[in-house]
Amino acid sequence: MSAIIEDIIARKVFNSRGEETIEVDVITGSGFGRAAAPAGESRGKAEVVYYPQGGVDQALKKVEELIAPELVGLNAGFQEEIDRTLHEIDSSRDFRVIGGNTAFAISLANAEAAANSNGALLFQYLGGHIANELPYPLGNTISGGKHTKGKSPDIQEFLALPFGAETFFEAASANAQIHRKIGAILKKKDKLFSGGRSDEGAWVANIENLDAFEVLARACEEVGEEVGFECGFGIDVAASSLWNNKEKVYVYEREKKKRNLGEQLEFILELIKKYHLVYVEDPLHEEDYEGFAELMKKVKNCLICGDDLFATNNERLTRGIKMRAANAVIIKVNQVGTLTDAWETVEIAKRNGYAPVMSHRSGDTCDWHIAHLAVAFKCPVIKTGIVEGARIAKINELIRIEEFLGDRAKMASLQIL
Ligand code: 2PG
Ligand code: MG
Repeated sequence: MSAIIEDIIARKVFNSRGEETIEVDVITGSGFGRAAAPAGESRGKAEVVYYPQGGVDQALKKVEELIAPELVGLNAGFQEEIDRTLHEIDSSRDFRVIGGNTAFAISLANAEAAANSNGALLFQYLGGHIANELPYPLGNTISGGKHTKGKSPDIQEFLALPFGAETFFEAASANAQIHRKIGAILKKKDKLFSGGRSDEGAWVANIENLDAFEVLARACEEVGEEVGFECGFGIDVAASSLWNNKEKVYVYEREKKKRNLGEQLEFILELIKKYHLVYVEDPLHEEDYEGFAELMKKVKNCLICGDDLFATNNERLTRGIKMRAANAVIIKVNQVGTLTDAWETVEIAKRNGYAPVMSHRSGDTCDWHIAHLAVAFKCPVIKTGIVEGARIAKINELIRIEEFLGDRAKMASLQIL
């Protein structure tokens, strides 16, 4: 069995928004791996640059002329070496030369090719035989903010987290039921509701922020009673999208309200208390570490998660840990470019009691790798939607992993709740 890289082929494909993206095949002596890069809409400022100047076309050229000649002949099993080589070829801090999405696709395809060459599944290859914990699915039910066009809530995502489930399948099934129920409630509530859905498959409705909480709370409670376990819920405020740095206020267009730093903190605290939120992502803008730390002092039994705040970057996470700014971190490999970079951030998170939350992007593909990464890295939560093809690709892969593990499969522990 040989894991020596024999060829690397890059092509242009489309993501779920119909945007061009890069897909890479890594071919070894006895294996094969393929990965396509996703794209965010509400991107953090600290994320790497997706593509070199010239976009995907230029990225393909770089793979052919610059990257493939360096990587062919190396052992795909040495992931760190592959990822280090990508950094060396690029030589910038933010992958602007070859593109972070180029690095992402090569890095992930390489890991899969190495697993394949060794006759193992990706999660087993990366996580070993102790990788037997399934993450809880955190699923988007109602969309707002930058993820919609037109009239919708200001908050970007209203998320269900069925943390009482005993199996992944039960949890995913509860999420699907919650999503369906919300559709039915919205149909009654909003006369003009026509079943519209966002990129992530969540409902798009002409309702106020607080209405969305009421609808989600009701659906989670009712489904929780039906399935016999607790279905919690939370939000991704994506507060950097609301932040006006000139005026130093958060602008809630739908609500016709502006909130300064203190008011925003109070607002979030009220929401957590009133609705018993178990998950709050990016409640404050991406540079407000102090605000996050303030919030953390006042909150119990709730995951306070940094997405744009940390951008999967280990230096930003280390700063957050020092300041006690959060207790959870979103992991999006394409925010940093390579698997090794993301893995380092996960390790730092876990060593410091932070829950790593593996996540999709709003523009994604049917690529299923993050399902394997969540299990391999022991992430207690995966955020990857509830319906829509690109989301279902990950959910169904986790169902297969659960089946594959059989009696050894168990749900991850979510100590914070
Ligand atoms: C987020 C993500 C995914 P985007 O903000 O968490 O839901 O959105 O990919 O657009 O950054
Ligand atoms: Mg987010």
